[in-house]
Amino acid sequence: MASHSSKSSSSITETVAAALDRLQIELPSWGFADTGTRFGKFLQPAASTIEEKFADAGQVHKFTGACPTVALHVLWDVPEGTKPSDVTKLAERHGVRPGSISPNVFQDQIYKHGSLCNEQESIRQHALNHILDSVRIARELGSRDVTPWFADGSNFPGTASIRARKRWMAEGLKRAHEVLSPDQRLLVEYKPFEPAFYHTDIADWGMALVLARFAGPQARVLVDTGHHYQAQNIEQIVAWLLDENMLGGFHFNDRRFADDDLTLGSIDPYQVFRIFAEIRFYEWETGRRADIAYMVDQSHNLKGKIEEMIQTVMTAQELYAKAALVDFAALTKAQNEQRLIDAENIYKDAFSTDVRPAVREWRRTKGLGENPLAAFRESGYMERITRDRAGRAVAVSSYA
Ligand code: RM4
Ligand code: MN
Ligand code: MN
Repeated sequence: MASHSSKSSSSITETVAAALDRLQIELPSWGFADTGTRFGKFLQPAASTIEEKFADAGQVHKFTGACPTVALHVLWDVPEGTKPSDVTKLAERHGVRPGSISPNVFQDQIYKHGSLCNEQESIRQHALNHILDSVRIARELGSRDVTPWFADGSNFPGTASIRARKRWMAEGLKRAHEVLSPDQRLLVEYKPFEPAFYHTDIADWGMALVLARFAGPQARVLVDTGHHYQAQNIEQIVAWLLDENMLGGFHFNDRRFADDDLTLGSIDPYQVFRIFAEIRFYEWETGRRADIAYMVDQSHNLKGKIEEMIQTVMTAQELYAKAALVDFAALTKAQNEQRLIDAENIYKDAFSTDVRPAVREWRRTKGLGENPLAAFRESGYMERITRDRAGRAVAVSSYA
């Protein structure tokens, strides 16, 4: 039986290099800002302006070579009056580009009872206008994906019409889709609970799928790995969305409970591997490249922010490299012949392979340091921003 375990180390190096050449991971601007839990924030020399966010994200890209774009939140990063060309120039100065654009329809006081699903027509319209503005801003920034996330929902049974709200959400997303340019996409994110605890208007991937289909052909589903209940089989959702050609992208993070936004692969690296393996299997079988935006949605107040992002990217690269080693021809054969142990072991063999030498080799060929974390630590950047950012008044009232 041909499996990767029979592969020579040179063919592992080649397979891993080809895989890593294709893996680009978008960083969230808010991952570099001081954020916290609902109980408080522990501050560090984090980024407080969009320029500092680009600068810090630029460091992650510089040392990993895998993160050329930065996801932006309109309200936090591109407030009214900002010239998109200025944002693009700032990003360029730090070696990155603006990436996906998130509208913010959850922070303003008027959204207490929801945004696109609000009972009040005027508030629905206000939210829609902001989303339409966000699509325009994205276009002007050269960003492809618009990624709304909705806090909409209710806290108590009987207090909201679930069906009316579903239709309002569907209409709103359709209107947003109408203003997309042909190369833009609308990615619909779901989350089972929080801040609403009785019902959330887009609670799971099925609802997001229905809404994305209704919105139009350029809408897809966004899977935030933390936005599921315990024990949910996320790779099955990924496989279904791939098969329906409806998987638009990921917000990567790990979780113990839900939406914990812990470091990718810190709790369950095998799950991340299984997600990547489903994607590779789909690509192997169809000969098509899955058009997926890989984004990180994490923000830490305990670990150093830049180091944590570098750690995340290194973990993603290793797990993606392992998934690239799955021998799908052998796997398919084992599945067809119902050799369960052999099939499962093909996964396990790939997962157990130490890909770090191959990843280091890939970095060498790209002119990168073998160990991005060590290279960043040696660069003196942290010491510099710690000095530069010390003592300034921190009056961050928003989340990021
Ligand atoms: C949500 C969701 C969104 C993110 C906000 C800040 O839980 O994950 O993607 O933009 O948090
Ligand atoms: Mn998210
Ligand atoms: Mn989240």
